[in-house]
Amino acid sequence: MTEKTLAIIKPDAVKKKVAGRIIQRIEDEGFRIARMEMLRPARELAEGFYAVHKSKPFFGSLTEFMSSGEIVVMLLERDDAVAHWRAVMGATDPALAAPGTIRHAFGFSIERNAVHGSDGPDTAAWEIDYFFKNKT
Ligand code: IDP
Ligand code: MG
Repeated sequence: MTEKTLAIIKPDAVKKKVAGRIIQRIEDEGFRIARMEMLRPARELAEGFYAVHKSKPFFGSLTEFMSSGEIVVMLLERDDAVAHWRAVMGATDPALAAPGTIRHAFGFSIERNAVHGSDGPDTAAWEIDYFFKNKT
């Protein structure tokens, strides 16, 4: 069944100019890019997005990083989109991500790991709303 997920190309990957290669990979994996926007998120936007991690020691650094430059936010559609995109991204820590995954290829550190993906269909619905609701 067609499912939706939210993907983000993080500021490290945009700065490295690998956004195009990541988008190509997304298309090669059979996703339809239903929405796409490039923006530089304000600190508060990044904090709201990662509110679930508010109590983590890396929250301050993570939200500072996410608002440090442009990101590309995408609404992706595919069969099994959530799990498939997480498999293509690889493990959170690029050092542990399998060869062939985006984080293995382009991630710099556990924080600057090139891409985001929703961790479940409910999270995906919330995250898609967070970026795309009330926008035409
Ligand atoms: P995920 O992105 O693979 O779902 P999460 O645990 O949800 O990983 O963490 C969200 C983001 O927070 C990660 O993608 C990464 O950028 C950052 N992060 C996670 N764990 C750490 C850490 O231990 N140190 C620094 N940053 C982290
Ligand atoms: Mg997560």
